[in-house]
Amino acid sequence: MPQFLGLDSSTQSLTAVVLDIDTGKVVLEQSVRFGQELPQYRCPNGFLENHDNRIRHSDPLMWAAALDRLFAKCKSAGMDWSKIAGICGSGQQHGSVYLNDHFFDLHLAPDRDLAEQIKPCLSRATSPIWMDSSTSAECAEIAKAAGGEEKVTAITGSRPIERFTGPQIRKFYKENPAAYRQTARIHLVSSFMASLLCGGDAAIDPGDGAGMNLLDLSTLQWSDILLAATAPELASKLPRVVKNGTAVGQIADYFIKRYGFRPGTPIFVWSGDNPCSLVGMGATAPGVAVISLGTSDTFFAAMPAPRTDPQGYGHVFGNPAGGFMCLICFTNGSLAREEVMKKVGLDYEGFARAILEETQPGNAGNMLLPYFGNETTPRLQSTAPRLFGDEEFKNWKKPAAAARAIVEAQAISMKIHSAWIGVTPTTVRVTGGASKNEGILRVLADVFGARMVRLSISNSASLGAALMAAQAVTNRRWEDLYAVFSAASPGGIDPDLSQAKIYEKLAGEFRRRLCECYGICS
Ligand code: XUL
Repeated sequence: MPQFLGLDSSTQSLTAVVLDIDTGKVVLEQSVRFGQELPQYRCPNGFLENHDNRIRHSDPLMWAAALDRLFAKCKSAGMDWSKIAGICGSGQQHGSVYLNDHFFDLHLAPDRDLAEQIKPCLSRATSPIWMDSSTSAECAEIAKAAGGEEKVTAITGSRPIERFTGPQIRKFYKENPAAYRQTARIHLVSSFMASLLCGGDAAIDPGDGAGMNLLDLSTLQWSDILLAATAPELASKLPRVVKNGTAVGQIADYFIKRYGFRPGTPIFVWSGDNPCSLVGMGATAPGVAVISLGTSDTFFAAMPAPRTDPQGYGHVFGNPAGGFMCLICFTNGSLAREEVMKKVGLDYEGFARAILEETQPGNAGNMLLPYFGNETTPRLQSTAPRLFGDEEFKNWKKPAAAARAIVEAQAISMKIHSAWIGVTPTTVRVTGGASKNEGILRVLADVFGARMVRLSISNSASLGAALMAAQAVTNRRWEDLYAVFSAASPGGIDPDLSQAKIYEKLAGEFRRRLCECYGICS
């Protein structure tokens, strides 16, 4: 039976998922946790400590060492790697690896560890990752050189963003021009890991490539304007961009000899963790959105055309199944819900009851702006939410109304700030801790006018990557793969469409308050 391997090189771990698509079974799920299992790299939480908390770098050799450790660990637990018929992977987005020209001449010896052999190829010892926020100056310089933030958004799908790769590359060039000159190749985490697997230079896909502020969404190739605005001679240092499903090489001899992979096993172009999660969550067709309710809430969905957020909050990446996807992050997610629960003394059950039994849509005119801290969407600085309504509510004396108010505000904000994608979802696949809460799902269903279904997939990025390998080899339809591996749990929640008018009015009110309180007027 052919099996497919999906890897996920995330901030804190490297995970493998193996699928057998004939039996419909996940035959392996295994991780290496960097902090615990590779402590010698001094990245207890996936990154190196730094006194400046805007700087977040990791050790790329740790990612290479994790590949060795993961393959060895699974092999000694009985995994037969020769059964794998295709490999794809997912990487934490935006992080970058800087390599000199030895990298183009890799001959990996099976009797020496991978990390030790990659070390001489690095032109920069560390890799900035997505948690780094130290490039505000470079973002401003890139915007200026490229013709303004709006222009950068229109070309690349995102305004210049601190954690994105282009601004990070510019900072490296400015701080260490000699090392920049010695850099022959700059890889993303995804394309670096794919390169290791094929022992050569792998391409980048439009999913992860779009997280660099360098890719032109209209051509899916590097933008000359952004290359010139970022750093000199950058074009020659970047890998090529290829469509998802393209084989970027075959498994290197190193892995065949050391772990027993089958010669000729294709490696397909990797992507970023968010595009891979879109696949893992079975949401690559427009009309299906995903809402992940976590510490931050995220909304992502497929888009047929590369529209961009006119307000510049959201991002557009390539969709591994073709077309595009949006990613919109709402910083005040579970932390804000939990703050409200703490303030009014409700647990998650009481919270659901308050919404379902003790209050009505529209909350009798009580509403709040849910910003306990700074927010990404809309971009604003705040230290406390703003409450509007009767005096008791404004003094946190109405627990049930407070519970409904935070959830209505978050749902309305997601609806308003995702409208630019131009696709109205009919189904939303909801995941993350708070998705268990019936009350929250009821409000989301009514605000979006869409059916909410729950998914309990924990490794959606590695699952997505494995599905991408399976699809590339077998050409099966995505829907058929999703029906087996990304099926929703029973018991979805249908919207009560009679509430649409109430929520339309609330959306108007929410916008008005955003304008009044924070000067964000749309
Ligand atoms: C997306 C982002 C994160 C990383 C996490 O823009 O920065 O989701 O991809 O791995």
